[in-house]
Amino acid sequence: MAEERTFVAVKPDGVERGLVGDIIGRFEKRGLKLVGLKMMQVTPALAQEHYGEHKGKPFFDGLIKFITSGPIVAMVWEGKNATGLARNVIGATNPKDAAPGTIRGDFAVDLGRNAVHGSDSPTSAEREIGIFFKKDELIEGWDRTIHKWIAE
Ligand code: D4T
Repeated sequence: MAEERTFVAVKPDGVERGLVGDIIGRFEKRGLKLVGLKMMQVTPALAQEHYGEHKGKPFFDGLIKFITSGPIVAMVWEGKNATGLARNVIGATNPKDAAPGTIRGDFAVDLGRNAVHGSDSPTSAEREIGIFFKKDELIEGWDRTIHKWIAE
């Protein structure tokens, strides 16, 4: 059976600041498996769909402007409890509350420039993966020989 998948993106501030390699490394080292990866420019329509739950909130327009302001790096990570695990690797939404050792706790200071996105539930993950990736852009049936050293 396929393991849980989650959606992660390095936001324009993370790309601009040259943090892509560091951020990808955090998820690799934690033990998740990369099954989708692409650099892309988010269109306003895609941004509005992705952040639909925030429509009408005071920060919505700024959020759309920011996420479309430069390229992002979109990823799909697979593994046991991938969504919760990725959120822990990323840290609290507001970097001021993010623990050291998390991506936001190490690399970010401001809520509106928090470097990375991660799905907040397996249901959101499925929706977001569907928005950002076509089926044939994701790797299926790839068994890594190191898997048994990562999860029972
Ligand atoms: P993302 O989606 O970017 O990973 O963030 P979270 O899942 O951790 O947090 P979120 O959906 O609550 O917020 C989405 C995005 O909006 C920015 N934001 C949020 C903002 O600029 N001002 C605000 O008041 C809030 C709540 C930050 C993340």
